[in-house]
Amino acid sequence: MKFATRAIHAGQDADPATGATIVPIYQTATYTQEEIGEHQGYEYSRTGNPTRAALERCLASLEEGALGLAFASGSAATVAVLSVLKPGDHIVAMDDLYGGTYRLLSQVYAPLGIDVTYVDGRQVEAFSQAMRPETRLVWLETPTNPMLRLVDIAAVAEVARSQGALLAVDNTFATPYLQKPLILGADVVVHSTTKYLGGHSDVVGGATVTSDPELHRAMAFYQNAAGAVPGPFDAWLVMRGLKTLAVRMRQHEANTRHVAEYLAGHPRVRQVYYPGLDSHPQHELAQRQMEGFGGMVSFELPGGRAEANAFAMALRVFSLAESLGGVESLACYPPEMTHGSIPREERLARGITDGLMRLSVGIEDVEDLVEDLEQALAAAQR
Ligand code: P1T
Repeated sequence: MKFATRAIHAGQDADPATGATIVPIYQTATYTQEEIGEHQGYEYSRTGNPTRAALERCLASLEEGALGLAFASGSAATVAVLSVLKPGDHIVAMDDLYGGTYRLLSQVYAPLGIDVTYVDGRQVEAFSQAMRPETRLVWLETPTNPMLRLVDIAAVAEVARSQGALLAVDNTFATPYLQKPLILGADVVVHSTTKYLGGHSDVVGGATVTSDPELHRAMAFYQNAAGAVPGPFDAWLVMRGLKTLAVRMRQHEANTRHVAEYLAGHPRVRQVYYPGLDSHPQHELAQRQMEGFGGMVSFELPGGRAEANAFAMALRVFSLAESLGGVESLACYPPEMTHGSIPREERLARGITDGLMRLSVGIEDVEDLVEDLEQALAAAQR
């Protein structure tokens, strides 16, 4: 079956107990056993819950992997992958990452003796040069948060495989509708389902998908042992969001192309970062690796923080808020919001300057979005 059909049906047969067409929210912590050890596959909801299981099957199908796991947040899903490492192991990660992932690697895992080398993800050779005999994991995001840079997943998968390391790809920005890392050679995909997969900014969640049974077993062990699982209602909200992923992504994409072109033609905007623009240095890779360019765009205002703040305060349709991927448009100031945990020098080295704004372009009428940007850019110059 095709993607849009699987998004609505995969893992979601009619409820065996009642025939309910939509997977029920099994709001239960525990399950009654017929006799000791005699049950229907569920014992306790940290370990397994039918609503969560349906979501996990649907996510696996959309990523074209065998096995999915749902978590209480994207960060918890990230930690599930990192749980397979032990002190002395080494990670090669790209240098343009979600600030919270950078914080986990540098402030939680590095002090535990898991060394991390950060590389410019645009250069495949940078990965091969950073590999060591003890490298167990290569970690990517593409497109990146917030600079919208791309990494050649297939090329880095070759490097990781030849050195015996696992490749993890955070596919939050692209979604499986636009990019399938497992098909390109990744071992595991990670998501913040808080974003496009949930799609309505009303739930925090995360997921992993892999086709490697051993890796899945290790992450499932961690999921049960650490217990950072989504509640049944949160799992249900994400599953409901997935049903419209395909149509939402098409509209996010159409609106964002329009907004990116508008920004690129605006005299006050210094730089626009969007993989769908011809001017993006990796536009060709985006065309090859993705089936569209997504709904995120970043741009730089020459007046630094003061202009960025005046712009953000003047916005009426866009909300100044962290997060992304919901139907509503959001504007974010990465230097002090999503990427505030990265020291300023490192931020600047990654291109996250004091005038950088990031937009999550929603699916409102694009004329209203452009009008809002127009008046806010004008107001910021007064
Ligand atoms: O917030 P959480 O669900 O824990 O997901 C973390 C995360 C992981 N990976 C990527 C690429 C992300 O963008 C995020 C969360 N990002 C934001 C909150 C943000 O505004 O960028």
